[in-house]
Amino acid sequence: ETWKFALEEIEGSVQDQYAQRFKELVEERTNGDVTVQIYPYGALGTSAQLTELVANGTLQFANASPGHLATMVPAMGVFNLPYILSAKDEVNKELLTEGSTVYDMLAPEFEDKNLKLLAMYPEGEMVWTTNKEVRSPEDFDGFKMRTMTSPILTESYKAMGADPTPMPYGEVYGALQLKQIDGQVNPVFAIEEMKFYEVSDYMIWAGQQEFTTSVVANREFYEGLPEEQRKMVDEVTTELADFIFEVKRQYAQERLDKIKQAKPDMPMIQLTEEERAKFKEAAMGARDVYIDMTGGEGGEGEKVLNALTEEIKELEGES
Ligand code: 6CS
Repeated sequence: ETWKFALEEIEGSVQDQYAQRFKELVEERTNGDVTVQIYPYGALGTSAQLTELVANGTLQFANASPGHLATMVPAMGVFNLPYILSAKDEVNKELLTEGSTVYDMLAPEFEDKNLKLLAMYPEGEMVWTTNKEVRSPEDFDGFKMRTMTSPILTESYKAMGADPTPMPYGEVYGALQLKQIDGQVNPVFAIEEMKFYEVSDYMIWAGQQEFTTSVVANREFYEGLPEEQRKMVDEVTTELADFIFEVKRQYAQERLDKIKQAKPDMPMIQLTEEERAKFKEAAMGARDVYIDMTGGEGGEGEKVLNALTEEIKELEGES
């Protein structure tokens, strides 16, 4: 039996590391009854298309990042809100790998779409790469910022003053090169492996948020697995939480060093607390848009947003 697992990222990426380890563990524990076939980004389609291929059963597993997923599971758009997650890495790790907002409130939202949410994990802090120095929402005026395709991201960047341009991952390098966009935002490892730094002039740390992803399975497939295999899949995804967290930490450092080596003169700008505060304040408007998009006041999205905010506070208190 072959289980097909599609990635939104290329070989060597964080998602690839996760899937490779998943493959190893699954094949080991099923004594060769199951083979996991991994499809790196580009082989099958855009992120949104991969999620559809899992939902319709063509694929058994895929990464589905909230940045592209929120059209299908709108409540997941909460992870696209700027400055929503904690500044503490360990807090985000716990929130994503075992938090009740994710697994009790958000996971059921996948089921109607014939998807099963297996795991979430962080991939690294998002950094802007731009063709100009951006230090305030005013600097974003007329600035074409590429975003992932979830509508709440478009709204978030509008709120922060930019002119958002959603497009699939595979088109970003070309769009930067042809100057169809002025910048894009992604974790450092991705900026390195997709070579976005080659066609950008600045890297800017706005302290905005961690890139998050989810791993989904086809729900019927998952529920139809023999009990023993279903448990094994759950155990493997639980075990991978620590592994992938280490990978993402290591990649953030190593890949930044690589960029510095390849382009030593590229300005790397850390926005000050004051500068960040302006973006944070501007981005708050996107929270209302998120609520509107997910059932309005008292609706599902508002509950998720409140629960997530509460949970982060609690976890920050403990850490
Ligand atoms: O920017 C994007 O579209 C993509 N970025 C990463 C780091 N992973 C997958 C996602 O599709």
